[in-house]
Amino acid sequence: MKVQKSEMEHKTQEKIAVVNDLSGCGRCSLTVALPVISALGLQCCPLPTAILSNHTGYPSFFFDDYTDRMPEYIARWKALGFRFDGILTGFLGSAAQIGIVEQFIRDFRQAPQQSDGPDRRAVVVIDPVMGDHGRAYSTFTPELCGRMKQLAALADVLTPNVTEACILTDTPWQPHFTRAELDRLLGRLASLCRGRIVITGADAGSFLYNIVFDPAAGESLYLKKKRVAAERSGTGDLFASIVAANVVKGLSLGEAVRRAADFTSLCLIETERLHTPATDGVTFEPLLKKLLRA
Ligand code: PXL
Repeated sequence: MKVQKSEMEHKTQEKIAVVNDLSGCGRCSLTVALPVISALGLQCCPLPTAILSNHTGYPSFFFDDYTDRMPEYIARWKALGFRFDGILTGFLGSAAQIGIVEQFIRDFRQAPQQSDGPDRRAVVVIDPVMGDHGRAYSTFTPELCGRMKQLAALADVLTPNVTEACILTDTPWQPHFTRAELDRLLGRLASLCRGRIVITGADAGSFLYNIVFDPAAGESLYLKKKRVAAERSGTGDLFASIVAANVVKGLSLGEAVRRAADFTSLCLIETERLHTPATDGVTFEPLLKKLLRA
């Protein structure tokens, strides 16, 4: 079939479907992914998993689980033939959602075809959002955490923090892991997922490691970064959004992780300078223009 010129032009801009919650206050999930992915020049298409007044780190929150609404929402996307160059998943509202998201990934794995180009697959980035600092978030039941292992199997890129890496592999959490222990953790994650793995924010004293592991090549890259401030909510969402957008744009995973770490660091410095309360997440808005140039 002949492709219309306007259609071809339209297809030069990449699109990412972001499966994540919408939290009104606290800067996480979609309120981070939308501006950040857009600033990087990609179209960000949200598939909401839950609507919250604010994230679950505040003393109270309104939580509207979107599980029942997702099948119809996705059916409409399917009927209209939407295709994505990338799929990024994050916070899920219920264990039952895992099956819906798995099916979504299977149905939407084929990326838009460029005119006369070969078939392409969407890059699937799974951020297995479950917890931090050794603890699961309050809405994450053991069942949901257990089923997240199934979802992880579909990742081309899996981006757990250390707490999530421990939950996924049934490894007791500890505040510090040696490099040999981190290598073993990566090995256990590789038995869940054949894609590449990025463990974020591993403690290295006054530094942090972001580790990129390619199980197919058996290679790991330890990227060391000065610790500039305490981790806070939303950091992982910022990181995963930048990694996903840059990988979809064709950057190497190592370079995408380096850029995500650099931008997160800059934002954390700004956040400290403004004394932003820990619950209010990462102050990234004044720095978005730097992402435009990246
Ligand atoms: O940033 C992770 C996250 C995402 N979504 C919601 C959260 C959290 C962490 O607390 O509560 C609703």
